[in-house]
Amino acid sequence: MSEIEAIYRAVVEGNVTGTKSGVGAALAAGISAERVLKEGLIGAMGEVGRLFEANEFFVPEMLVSARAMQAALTLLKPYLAEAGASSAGRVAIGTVKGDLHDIGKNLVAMMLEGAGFEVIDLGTDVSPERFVAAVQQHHPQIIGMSALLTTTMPAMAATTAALREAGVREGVKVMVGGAPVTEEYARTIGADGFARDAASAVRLARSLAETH
Ligand code: B1M
Repeated sequence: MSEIEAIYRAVVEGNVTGTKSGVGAALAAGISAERVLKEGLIGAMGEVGRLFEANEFFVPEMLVSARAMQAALTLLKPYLAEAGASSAGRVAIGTVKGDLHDIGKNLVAMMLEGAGFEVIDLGTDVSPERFVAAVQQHHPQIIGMSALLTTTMPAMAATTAALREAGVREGVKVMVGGAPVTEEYARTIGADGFARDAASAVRLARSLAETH
């Protein structure tokens, strides 16, 4: 079994120790952090999702796999963080109201930090009011919203509306992402940009900060 296969299997099994040792072995063997992330970790979470849809996995299994993935991300953080100039801008990021998925959001936050952004992580289940309060308190150039459920995506629209109602929308760029979110949806709700993955989120944040 290859190092990547070992990581993939350990994440699907929710084996934290196996995932961590697999990541260590892969890096020691010279496999890039990007490959470990894409083929090993993200690939495995896709399989977990498939097993959940097929009723072979339930919430507890998804949860242990998520823990294994989070542990691996902590190990990968120094390798993924590309060297960037400090203070590229300030981003307040959170998973929208009703949504507890935070792995993708954490990954985006980690890569933004690595690219020199100051990141204010608002956590999960962030209400529109809390996004508004974060803008008023921290004055970020960018608000980042993540949603993983089709049922929580409307909270993105509610948040952009709340930013407008509070009179702070003009002063901040809004970027959105998450598996069910699309470019078209981002346009529909009046967001300034959509990113499909963490690497494109960094590129988008850079261009939004420049035009801010
Ligand atoms: Co949930 N879950 N889950 N889950 N879960 C999904 C999302 C699901 C697709 C599984 C499935 O059915 N195949 C499905 C959603 C269906 C839908 O809405 N269409 C689902 C469901 C149904 C649920 C529950 C409702 C289950 C239940 O209770 N019956 C429940 C909801 C809880 C809630 O939020 N209120 C639930 C719970 C959970 C756990 C808590 C057990 C756990 C989350 C743990 C955690 O996050 N700490 C969990 C998990 C792990 C998943 C899957 C398996 C994996 C998600 C993940 O971490 N992916 C997921 C299936 C799947 O995605 N294939 C699933 C890896 C991560 C790196 O990718 O988050 O997409 P992702 O992030 C990417 C991009 O999307 C993008 O960049 C990231 C990096 O490339 N991105 C951004 C994300 N945010 C961004 C923000 C940006 C830019 C880019 O700018 C700001």
